[in-house]
Formats: sequence, structure tokens, C-alpha cells
Amino acid sequence: MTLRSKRPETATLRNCDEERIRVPGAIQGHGVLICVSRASGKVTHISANCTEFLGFTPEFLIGRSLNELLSGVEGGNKLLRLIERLDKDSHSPLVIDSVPLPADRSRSGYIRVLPQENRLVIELVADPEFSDVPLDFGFIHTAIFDFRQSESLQTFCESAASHFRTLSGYDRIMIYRFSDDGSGEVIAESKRADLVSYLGQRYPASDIPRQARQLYLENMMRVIPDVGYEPRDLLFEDDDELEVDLSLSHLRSVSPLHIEYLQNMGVAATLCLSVVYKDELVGMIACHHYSPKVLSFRLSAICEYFGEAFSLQFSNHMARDRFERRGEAGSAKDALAEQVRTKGVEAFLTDSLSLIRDLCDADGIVGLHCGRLYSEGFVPDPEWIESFAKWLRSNARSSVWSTRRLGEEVHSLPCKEKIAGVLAVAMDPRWDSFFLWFRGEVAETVRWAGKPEKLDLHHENEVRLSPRKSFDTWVEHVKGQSEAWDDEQVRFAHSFVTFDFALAAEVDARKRAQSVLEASSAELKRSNGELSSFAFVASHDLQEPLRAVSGSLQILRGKLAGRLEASHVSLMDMAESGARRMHRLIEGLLAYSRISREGKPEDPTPTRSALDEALENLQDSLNNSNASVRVDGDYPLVYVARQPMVAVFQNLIGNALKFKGDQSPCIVVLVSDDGRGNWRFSVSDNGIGIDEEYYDSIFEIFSRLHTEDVYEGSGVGLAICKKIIESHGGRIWVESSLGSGSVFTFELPKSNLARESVEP
Ligand code: BLA
Repeated sequence: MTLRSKRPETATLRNCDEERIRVPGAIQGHGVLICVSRASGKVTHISANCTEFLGFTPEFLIGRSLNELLSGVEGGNKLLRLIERLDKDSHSPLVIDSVPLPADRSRSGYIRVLPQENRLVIELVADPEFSDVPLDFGFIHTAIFDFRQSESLQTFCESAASHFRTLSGYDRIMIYRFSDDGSGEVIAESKRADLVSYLGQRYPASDIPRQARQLYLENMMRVIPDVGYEPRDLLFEDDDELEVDLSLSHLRSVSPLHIEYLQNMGVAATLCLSVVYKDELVGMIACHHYSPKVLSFRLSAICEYFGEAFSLQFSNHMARDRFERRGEAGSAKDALAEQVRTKGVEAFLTDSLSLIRDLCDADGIVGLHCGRLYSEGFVPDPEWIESFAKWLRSNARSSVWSTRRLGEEVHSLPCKEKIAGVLAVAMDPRWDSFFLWFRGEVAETVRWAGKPEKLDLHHENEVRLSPRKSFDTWVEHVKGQSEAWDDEQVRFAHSFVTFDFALAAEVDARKRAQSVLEASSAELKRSNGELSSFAFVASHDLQEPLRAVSGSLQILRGKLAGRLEASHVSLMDMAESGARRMHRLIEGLLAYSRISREGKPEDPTPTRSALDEALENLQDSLNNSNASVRVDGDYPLVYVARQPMVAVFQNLIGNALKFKGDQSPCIVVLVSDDGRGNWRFSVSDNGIGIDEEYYDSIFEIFSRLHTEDVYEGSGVGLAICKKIIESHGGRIWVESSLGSGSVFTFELPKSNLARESVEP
């Protein structure tokens, strides 16, 4: 009979995550492994070292039936009965402890049966030749109490490392925790006093490749009693090529890469336990021993149990930490949101920026709001930030964007030395308000694993795995990379999306507008007051001397009648006309300043009768100029007192008469509903018209386009109209074409309320 063996190709540094570690085709030397086909009940595979443990050669054993094989073994019949009763779909191992080794009955071991779909994998694992650490159950009892009492994940891990060393007897126990990026850190350690400490060391994700992590979720405990072991091939006959899955085997031969790694570290034996939280490998208990160390079944079972208990408690702490961090971030966020509301955005950004930076564990932070940059700590220059904001506007797909490798993500921007991590969050869809958290390169900030002495193994011209090589690779790998932003940090950053900066800014603006409004209405009051006193002064104090001037002129003219030369008469005329004009200006000013709230009525004014009164007042002028007035439409009631309403019509129609063209004035007064809640009145004429340039200025007080010689007037008529209309919530404007006429239009709200709301 020719027997064969098959080991997978050895992986290299470059493809170590492709190594097929579940089917190594070999086992470690501290036991023997047999495969039996479930269909035939016959041995298909056996490890090359079977003679040492069973006393028979592989050639003798292959093809034998399981019954035959187990009949000579103590406990064999019991095992056979258990196997017969095995549920077809069960994958739970069966174990018989304390079985004497057939080839050397002075030694014992345990038999494990691993049921698989088509075969049974049976392993006989030898106990240590010399008994290992005595099991102290009282101590386990204490350890469990200590576990429960640990306040934090950290103290729990420290206490667990120390208890586990006492329990297992390994020289070094490390609690190894993974970050989101798969790299790990030794967060707690218990070790023999003479060993250097690995506490705080970081290791790259690649030290434990992807497929190994997957396997460790299924097989929670791995033991290598002697790192220097010679792998024992799994032999099979030519016609049975199938690989045997040793995922759950205690004897599985481990990856040669990992063995090299351990040898480089000077480690002689290991035990590794998985720490799992929510189906994810979050850590490991890694135990090193500096001489070979075999575990008895009992000790390994207790260690396995300890590992499970550790994993559960670790998960509890993680869940609690996450919950607390989320709670803290939540209340920090609420407090910050309150600050935005109470202090306004600007004060908030100035005062709270460093806190917001620290809450995300960043080195620097930038906030942009209303075009202003606020920054704190380690940040790029403003020009860079500006270009980056542009980049975000066109590239960020959501309101949160993050990277730990800025240089790789954003090619178009000059690389910012030493900055590698960015977490960006927009408070508005256009990225006009945002926060950017920055982190420096990780190589600067993390303590890297040491450089053990035995280095650089050369195999066929290729530098094979060694810890230092792998750390170098790592350091190379993390160039331009920051620590990863963890879920909680991203979640916290994301919570700023709901910060309504726009709303807060509106509050800011409203506050500002309010104070401007208050200031200007105080100013308005003051100037109104001044104006009233001026009007008083004008009416009394100016009118009086003016009357004296005109009166004296008249007396003088009477006394000198007939004695005056023509030039003196014309000077007298000029003086009198000046006095008259001044009188009109003062009257106009008084009329203007008199328009105030007291004229506003409870009852509305019928506009038609106001218009009629105005026409009545203008009767002489209308007759003199031979004017025609057409009045069209259904005249509504408006909430303007009668006198001001008469004044508006009178001023507009009076102007039409005054600025008439060559033909007799033809005036049309129309009224309509503008469909938006206003009455619209228009007064059109065929007069001289107004240049567009003066459309606005004609409504200003004392604005005159013509000299007094041509057109008489004070220049306040239109200003009065404007003041009346606007103080009632309406508006007035003119459209005209020079030489052919003008249309003055004014609107008044139909409702009294509209007027109320605009009153000063
Ligand atoms: C496995 N690598 C491992 C394991 C650990 C480490 C803990 C799991 C071993 C087990 O569970 O039995 C890494 N061990 C460490 C580290 C420390 C330690 C960091 O004690 C620090 C104190 N390893 C490499 C590189 C490759 C690699 C570069 O460093 C590949 C190119 C491979 N590591 C590798 C493989 C395994 C492994 C393939 C799986 C071993 C197996 O279970 O077969």
C-alpha cells in the first residue's frame, strides 16, 4: 500500500491571507489523528505518528474499521456507543478523558471525536508527561467574583490577565484588543518579572490575517504546546484525495508563517483564546510560554471556559462603554445644541470648538459658518480649507464624509503634510456651514511594536515573515494614514447635521435686525419730534416775520405810489413774490408734517365723495383750463380719513391741470381691484409728462423740476400724497412719456388690518 500526504502551498508575506489554514494536511506532534468515513466506517486518513501513540503503522491502520480500532482501547466501547447514538446533524465534539495511550499505557490523554458531514475526525491528544499546574478551584471561584466587580473594561482585563496567568501557568498573558481597522493593541498584560513588557504595543492587522480571524470565530481556543514541533503528515491512500478540515481540531498544524513569527519572538508555546462581541472578533487572550508547555485536558477545558466567561464579560463592558459613550455624546450634543440656541452660532463657535474637537479625539478642528472660519489646534491653512470645501461640495455624497488616508482620497489638492484623517460634516446641503476634524499621521502618534533580535529570514531570495519585517511593512503601510474614526465618533459628528445653524443664524439676524429697528424707530421718534417742533416754529415764528415783511412791502408800495421808477417797482414785485413763495413753502411744510395718525378713521371713507370734494375744490382751475375729467369705475370705501383722501386726489388732479400741455387737459380717474387685496386708483393726463429720470425724486419733499416762474407750487404735493398712501400700507408711483402725459397710480389695501400692520 502506498500512502500519500498533501500539504497546501506555503504562503508568502504577500498572500498570507490566502493560506489554507483549515486544511494544513498535517498535525502537531502531541497526539494522533484518524479520519473515518461515516459511510464505510473505515479509516481513510491517519497521522504519520500513529505508531508512537497507537503501536501500529499507518499501513496497518488505513482501511480498518472503527470498531476494530477502538476495541483495544480503554473506553473504546463507550465511545462507539456514543458515536452510534450521534445525531446525524450534530457537530458537537464527543470527548473521553483520561484514556491510557495504547502504545504507552503509563501515559494518558483524551479522545475527541469531531463529527463532520461525511467523516469522523478522531484525535487522541496526549496529556503532559509531567503533571501541569495543579487546578485550584477555590481560586477560580475568587476570580469569578473579581470579574464581576471590575468597574471598567480596563481593570477587568488587568485582573483577568493576572488571574489567568495563575490559573494557566503561562509566562506571559496579553489581552489584545482590535481596533476597527483590525490592528491590535496589548491593553493588559501579566508576565514573568524578568520579561520585557509588551503592554501598549500595537500590531498591524496583517499579523492575524483575515481567514485566521474567521476561523477563530468558530474555534475559540488554539494551543501550540511546542512551537518547534515537526508537523506530522496526514496520510491517505491514493484514491482518497479529499482534504480534511481540521478547523476545530486541537492538533491542527498551524501556519508555518505564524510559527516563524513566534520563533522570531523567542516564544516556545502558546495558547490563544478568542474574544467575541456580536459575532465579531474584538480581541484575544494571547499566552506565551518560553519553554514547551502541554495542557492537560482538564486545564485546557477550564481555560476554554475561562475564555468564554472572559468574552462574555468583555462584551458586557464593551456594550456598557458604547452605551455610556453614546449617552455622553448625546448629552454633550444636547448641551451644545442648547448653547447654539442661547448664545447664537458665533459665540458658540468661538467658545465650544475645542470641546467639539476633543469629543471626536481629533488633533484639530475647523468650523465654517457664514463665510467665517473658526479653528482650533492642528489644522491646514485657510486656502487649503477653502479648496477642500469646494472639493467636498462636488464629491461628498452625503452630509458626512470621512477618511483616514486623505492623500489617497483627494488627489486634486496639495497634500497636507502630517494630516491624514478628516471627518467632515455639513450643517446644510450645500456645505456652506461645516465642521472638519483633523487627525495627524498615525506613525507619529502610536507606539510601535519593538524590534526583536532574530530577523529577516531569507527563503529563496524572498524575505519571509519576521516580526520586524512585518512591523516595517506596517509602518510603511500606515504612512499617510491616521487612526480610524470609530463608529461613535462618526455618529457624534453626524449629530451636528441636525444642528440648525441656519435657524440659529436667523435668530442671530433677527436679533440684530430687531436692535437696528429699535434704534431707528427711536431715531424716527426723535426726528419726528424735531419736525413737529420745527413745524411749530415755522408756523409761529417764521410766519410772523414773513407777515411783517409782506405787510411792510404793501405799506411802502402805498406810500411811494406814483413816485417809483419802473426798476424799483419790479424790485418790489420780486420781494413780494419771494415773500409769497416763502409763505407757500411754509404752508406746504406744515401740511406735510400734519399728516399723522390722528387722521385715521374708525369708519371707512367713500372714495367717490372724496374725489368729488377734490374736484369741487379745484372747480376754478378746471374751468379756467377748460379741462375735462372722466371718472370711471365703482368707487370703493377705503380706510383713510376723508381729508387726506381729498388731499391725494386734489394734489394729483391739481398737478394734471398745472402741468398741462398745449391742448386742454383731459384727465381720467380709474379704479380697479388688483386681485391681491388692494384697490388701485390711477389718474392720467395728457400733460407735459415727466422724464423717467425723475420718477422717484418727484415724490421727495420740496422737489421741483421747474422754476417758480413757470409753474407755481411748494414742491410738497406729491410728497404729501406719498406720505399719506404709504402710511396706510399702500404705494404710489408714476409712469409717463415726455410730451404726451403721465399716469399716477396708487394702491391702498382693502383691509384695515394690512394698514395696521405697517403703521410705525
Ligand atoms: C496567527 N498571529 C496569529 C495569531 C496571533 C498573531 C495572536 C493567532 C494565533 C493563534 O490563535 O494561535 C499575532 N501574536 C500575534 C501578535 C502578537 C502575538 C501580533 O503574540 C504580539 C505579541 N502573521 C504576520 C504576517 C503574516 C502572519 C505578516 O505577522 C502573514 C503574512 C500570518 N498569523 C499569520 C497566520 C496566522 C497567524 C497565517 C494563522 C495561524 C494559524 O492559526 O494557523
